[in-house]
Amino acid sequence: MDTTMNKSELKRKLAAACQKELAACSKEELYNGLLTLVQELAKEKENTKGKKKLYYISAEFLIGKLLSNNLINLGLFDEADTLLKELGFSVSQLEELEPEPSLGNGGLGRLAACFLDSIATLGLHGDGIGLNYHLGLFRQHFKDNLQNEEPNPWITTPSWLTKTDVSYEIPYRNFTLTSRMYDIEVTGYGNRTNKLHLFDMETVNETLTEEGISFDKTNIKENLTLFLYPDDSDRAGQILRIYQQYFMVSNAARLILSEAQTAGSDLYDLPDYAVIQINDTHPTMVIPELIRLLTTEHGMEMATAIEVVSRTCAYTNHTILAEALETWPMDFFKEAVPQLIPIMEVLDDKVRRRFEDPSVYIIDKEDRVHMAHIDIHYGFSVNGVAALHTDILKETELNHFYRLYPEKFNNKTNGITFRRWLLHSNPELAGFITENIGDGYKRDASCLEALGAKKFTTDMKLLHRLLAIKKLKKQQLAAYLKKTQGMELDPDSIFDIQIKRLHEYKRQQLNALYLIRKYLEIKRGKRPVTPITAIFGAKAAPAYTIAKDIIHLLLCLEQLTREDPKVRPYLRVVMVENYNVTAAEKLIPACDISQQISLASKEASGTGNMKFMLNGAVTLGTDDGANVEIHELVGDENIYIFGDSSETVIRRYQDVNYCSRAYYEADPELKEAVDFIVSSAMRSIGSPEHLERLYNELLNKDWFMTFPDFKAYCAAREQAYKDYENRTGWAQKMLVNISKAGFFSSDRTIMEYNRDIWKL
Ligand code: 26Q
Repeated sequence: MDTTMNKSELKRKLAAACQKELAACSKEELYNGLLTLVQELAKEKENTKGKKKLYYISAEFLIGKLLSNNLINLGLFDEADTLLKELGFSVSQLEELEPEPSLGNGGLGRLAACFLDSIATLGLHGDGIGLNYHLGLFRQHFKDNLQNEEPNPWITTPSWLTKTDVSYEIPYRNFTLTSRMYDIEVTGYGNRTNKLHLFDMETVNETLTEEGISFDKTNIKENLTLFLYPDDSDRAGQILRIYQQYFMVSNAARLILSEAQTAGSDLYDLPDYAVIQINDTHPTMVIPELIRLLTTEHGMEMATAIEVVSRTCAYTNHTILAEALETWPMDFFKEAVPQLIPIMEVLDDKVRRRFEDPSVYIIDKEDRVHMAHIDIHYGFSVNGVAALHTDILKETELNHFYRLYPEKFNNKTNGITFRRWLLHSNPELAGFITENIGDGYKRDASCLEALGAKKFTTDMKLLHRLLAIKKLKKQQLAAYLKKTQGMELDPDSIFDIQIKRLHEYKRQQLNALYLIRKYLEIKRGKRPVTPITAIFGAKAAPAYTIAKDIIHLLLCLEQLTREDPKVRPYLRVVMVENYNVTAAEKLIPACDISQQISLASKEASGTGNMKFMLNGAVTLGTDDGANVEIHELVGDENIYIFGDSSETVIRRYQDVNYCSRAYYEADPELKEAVDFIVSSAMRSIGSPEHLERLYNELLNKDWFMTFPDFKAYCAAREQAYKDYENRTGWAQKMLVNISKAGFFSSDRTIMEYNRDIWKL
């Protein structure tokens, strides 16, 4: 994009925002001034065009730091950076002062953030609606090779939040809460500005945290928006979730109805003025809440209200994991939001009258409410987030619904914003691409395809430049980790990276078993040609015991490889502390091999896989989620796919005959690696309790089937390392991956949502 302001104008405006001569400003003053200026410029571009408006409701928006991103989108980054450098600073130095808003857990929240960027970039009229958690996802701290959780505040002054005059009274069974809406400007790349509306209570008592991240979950009146997803392993936590969700959707419903009326709607024509995308089931209560408001406050007939709402709401499913599907006991609603119960009963009743199959009822015989069922019956669209995922929904998980409403089901393969995940995180690679194919790809990602032309893939000079950029990004990462975590990494080693939430289905434990095997091989004298650095980043849910045991295993392996002088030069295992969006921005550009090794059928899509591909990493993965589509695009030569297919896995679950111990007994190499978890070497540095629990879990359960894939995984990983030795051959694979990444731009995803669902 062309620059939108020259340096002297920027200088003048920044000085005005700082209210001071720039040369006399401290780093903090410059940061504050730049934030104020960016907010002003963003506001000037607010989007009010179009009759119909999209509302993307989500319990999570994992937006990450905003300064660089906003400067890029406003076309000011280069000028601002040059100006700051003249003053002895840089944008990235200033951004170190910005706390990261960690208002999400992982993929679902980050996807919502990428979508907001693309919606604004495409000039679509649409806002995000969520909650203003005061403490984001916990800050992770390692001690004694274990994870500890600490509060993670992010709201400082100044902040990107602007207080608005919008406020509502939100009714609960025993009390009413007064809300307040805060806005964050969402800048589009060279386009208009939309908004992220975050609802908060008028007053939150931040002193309520106790030891670590524990707090009084029953004091809802004072701490409703204190924490993102408080631990819901107990009843109090689960009910607090219902209170939070209702707060989000009741505010959203009131805002949407009021904006539609202001735009001229009589509410009978609401679908002409509003479309609501429900991001997983967390905002599902918006459906009964809208129906309730339309019937009780706007005089609409029940049947009409149901019809109007059904034509306004669309639902996205992000998971097929049974434990993540929300079904809540009716008692929870009775306790928190009894006003919704009559509505939900009517909705359930209508279903029962139309269909005989109890598996599609909203309220089951145990009096539990199936949130997804509300969305499917009373929304007009149901989408999965990758082709394989949508197929599994249609054929297996939601098959009963698919038979009732085939026309509602559609696929929208996820995407990522190239502004953050290429232009911001890897300006060197962006520059390289521009030099070779021009900068059309910044607006139209499909232009990247041109990089796959033979004249590029066979140009040795160009391939060496690509390798040099990768090396530079590895050096930058090494410097960053040295500075922030005191780690010493070898940029000449292979950077093999797995960064994502810690979950058994994502199988960090499979990666660990390979590393144990490699460690033992090296001990026996068989050394890799190029040293290997295996990097992890992952947070485990505070109450997820086995996930924490896996973190313990990884940290023990880190200590083992760090302290063993015979192994250290050839194999390092490192675990980055407090993995978050900011860390991802540094890690992804430096990656050689991207680990995407979930059990086939379990990862709905994955989006890290796309970020790595765009940055020239080669994927080592299962045919799962969007890996399937990456595989199809780059071909067998440019990806390492291994392991049982989703069909095999689904069948094995149906047959209920998986026995991990049989695999263990049959494969001496697997047995050796598994036994090492409880070896004296590990016990001497780790906690026997954690190690034994993990060992027993794998031997007696291994619910996510790591053992059947072990052999194939080791073979594929060895093949990747072998191919890496042919450096230009490897660079060709990198280039093909980059050239095929255009499909995974969230601009493409959002165009499809708009074409098929929103129709703005
Ligand atoms: C549910 C009930 C009770 C408590 C918590 C939850 C809960 C919270 C968060 C359930 C799910 C989530 C988050 C899910 C998520 O991040 N899913 C990921 O979504 C990505 C974007 O579509 C996909 O790429 C990933 O494959 C999927 O795992």
